Amino acid sequence: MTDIVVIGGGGHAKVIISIIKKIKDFRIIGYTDLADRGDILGVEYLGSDELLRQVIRDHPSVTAVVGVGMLKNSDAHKRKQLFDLADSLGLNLPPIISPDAIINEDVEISDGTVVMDGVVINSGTVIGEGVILNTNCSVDHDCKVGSFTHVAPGATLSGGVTVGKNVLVGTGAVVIQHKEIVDNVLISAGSTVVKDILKTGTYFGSPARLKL
Ligand code: JB2
Repeated sequence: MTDIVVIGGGGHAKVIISIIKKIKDFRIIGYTDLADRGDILGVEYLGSDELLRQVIRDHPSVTAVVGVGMLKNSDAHKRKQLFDLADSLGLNLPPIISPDAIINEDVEISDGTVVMDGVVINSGTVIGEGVILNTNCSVDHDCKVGSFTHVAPGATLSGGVTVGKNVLVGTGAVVIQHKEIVDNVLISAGSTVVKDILKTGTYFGSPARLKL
C-alpha cells in the first residue's frame, strides 16, 4: 500500500478520491484545502497545505496528488503551483489512472497526471506532467499532450494530434487528426478544431475560430 495525500477538497478531488479507492493500492491519509470541506467520501480534512510538512514527517513515504482542477481564472497555473509545491517538499506525484480507463500498448503517462473513468488512450501517445484527462475523453494514437493541459469530459483528440502546455480542450470539443495546438490555448466546449492553432487565445465554434 502506498500512502497518498490529496491536495484540494472540491469536486475534482472528490472524483480523484473515488478513483484512488478503486485502484486499491493506495491508503489515503487525508486532504488539504484552504478550508475544511468536511469528510469527502470518508477522507478527512488535514488542514492547509502548511500541514504537508507534518504529513511527510508522520508518513515518510507518502505521495501526493493535486486534486484542484479548474479554478476560475487560474486553472493550470494553480495546478502547476501546487504540483511544484509538492515536488519541492520531496513528494512523489504518481500518475493516478482509473481502472475503468482503457490504456493501450506503448502509452507514456507522466507524474501528477490523472486519468479518469472511461478515458481511452491509444498506442504511441505521450502524456506530460500534471495533465487531467477527464471522464470519457478520448486521446487517439500518436498524440502528444503537454504538461498541465486539461482535456475535459467527452473531448476527442484524433490520431497524431499535438497539444501544448496549459491548454484547456473544453467539454465535448473535437480536434481532427494531425493538428497542432500551441501552449496556453482555450478551446471552448463543443468546438471542432480542423486547422492548426498556432496562436495563443480562446477559440470557439465549428470550425473553431479565434475569439477577438
Ligand atoms: O492553494 C490551494 C487551494 N486553492 C484552492 N491549496 C489547496 N489545498 N486547496 C485549494 N483550493 C481549494 O480547491 C478550494 O478551497 C476548493 O475547495 C477546491 C476547488 O474546488 P472546486 O469544486 O471549486 O473546483 P475543482 O477544481 O475541484 O473542480 C473544477 O475542475 C474540475 C476539473 C470544477 O470545474 C469541476 O466541475 C471540474 N470537473
